[in-house]
Amino acid sequence: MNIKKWLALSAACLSLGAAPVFAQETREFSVSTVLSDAFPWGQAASKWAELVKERSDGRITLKVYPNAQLVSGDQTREFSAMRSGLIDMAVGSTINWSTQVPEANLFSLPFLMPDNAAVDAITQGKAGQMVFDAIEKRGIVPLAWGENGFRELSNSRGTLTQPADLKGLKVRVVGSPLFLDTFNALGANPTQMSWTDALPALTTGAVDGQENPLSVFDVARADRANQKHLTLWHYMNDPLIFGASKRVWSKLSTADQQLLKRAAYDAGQWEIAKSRAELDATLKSIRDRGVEVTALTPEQHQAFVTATQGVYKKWIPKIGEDLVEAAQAAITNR
Ligand code: X2X
Repeated sequence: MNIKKWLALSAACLSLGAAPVFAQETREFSVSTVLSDAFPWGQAASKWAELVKERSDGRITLKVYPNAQLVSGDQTREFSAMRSGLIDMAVGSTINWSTQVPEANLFSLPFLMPDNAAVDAITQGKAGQMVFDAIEKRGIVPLAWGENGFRELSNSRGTLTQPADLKGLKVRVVGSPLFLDTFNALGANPTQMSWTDALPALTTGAVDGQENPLSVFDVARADRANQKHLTLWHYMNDPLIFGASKRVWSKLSTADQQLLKRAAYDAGQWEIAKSRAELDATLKSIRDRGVEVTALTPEQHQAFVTATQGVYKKWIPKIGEDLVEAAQAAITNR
């Protein structure tokens, strides 16, 4: 081999050797959320972006797009948009993703999870892993859990303490048809619409009520949209999931995958702790604005549980019997 050839060959080898360095180039990824950083949900995404920037020395940027703007406000399309590559990553809700991931309906089964310990027993154990596996099977790499929180029921009409009080109540819901089944079982008149449309519909009186975590009620000022009555019925909790499109994920180096995943975990834990810690103050601020807040007695709670049993019958086969059993076992043993 003459010297020229040798030089050309070693240059080629060097550039091959440099490939991992190339993979470490500066990158920007889109991250979709439904709620902005005025809410714990958006703060989870901002925290993730902040940690990733810090830990990658500014090499990786996560650009957060709130208000489901990457899917024109149609939050139930977020999962499929991520799968098809329109969105790189998301901090998404199990409710919104349940339209494409039937297993994510687990968390929407009415009155399944009585408290935070029950939520954690699911997400941190076998049932949570089964939900993650179902997500992965559909083209999204799940990275970590966050939390939108326990969803409470508000309305403009009056105090709600029993299923009979919901008769004919027009309630805005989102997600899979499970929500229609729950509210129909209670005698209400549910209608599906995105969050973007919900506040205007409440303001004009097109719908009477809605269900959302206290933080969402508070920050969105639902009280100004005629929501003067709030029932703390904790009927479901909506965990958030940090996820990435498989297409994007598979192109990252293992080190960057670990960095993103670890940062998602830390941001999720930070956000879960923060939003739980803020609940009492949030409830106080809602009360201070003149909203009537009603807690249910155990008997009243039981009447709602009994009235919604048919939802289990219909949805357990769709969610998966094994998954529901794993979740119930985790709750019993929490
Ligand atoms: O639309 C809602 O109710 C919200 C913001 O809580 C979700 O995206 C599930």
